Amino acid sequence: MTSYATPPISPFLLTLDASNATLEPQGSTLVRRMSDLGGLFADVPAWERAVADGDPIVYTVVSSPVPEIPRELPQSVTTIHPGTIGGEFWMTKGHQHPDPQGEIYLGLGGCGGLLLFDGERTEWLEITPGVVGYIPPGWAHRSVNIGDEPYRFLAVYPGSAGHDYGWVLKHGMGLRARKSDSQVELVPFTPTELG
Ligand code: M6P
Ligand code: ZN
Repeated sequence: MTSYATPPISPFLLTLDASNATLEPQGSTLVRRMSDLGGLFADVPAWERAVADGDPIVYTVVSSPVPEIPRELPQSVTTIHPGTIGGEFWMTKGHQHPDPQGEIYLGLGGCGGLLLFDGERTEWLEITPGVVGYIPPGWAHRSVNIGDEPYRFLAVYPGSAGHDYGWVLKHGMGLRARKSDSQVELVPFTPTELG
């Protein structure tokens, strides 16, 4: 048998209820409210009004019990609720992996966009139930709900990958996803938005 510095967890079955976004067994749950998304939407006054007006839950991330440590392969189900701020679709904070590793997203419900940015190039992939989006190493990633119902997806990623949110605040994500006549309009970040 291989010997490890940190012993892997034991094999187990994970039951996924896609319509309710529950996992059994279930680990931790992360709740992100509008106030957690400071500095991310272009329309700051509209974001401030939303925070003052009930500070709604924008998305939740339910994780399996697999820990975020090297060699493990954690999974989570994210649910982004529908909405816009100043015309920009509700979205995740977005992050870069400090340890450049790939990740996959499997659409479970609703309709979403996967925005990818490597510092120079941007990609926009639309994710519907049954579709897998592949995030290659080195690409920061953000998910966007572009529909009128909750957008849910399963993420599977290496436990050593980590989450660098400062990278996105500094570099942006290349594009913003806006609602325009029930369509998605992708608009570039302006240079003045970036610190
Ligand atoms: C997916 C995965 C998670 C991530 C979550 C929310 O479930 O990529 O690792 O935490 O989306 O995204 P963020 O961390 O950018 O808020
Ligand atoms: Zn990631």
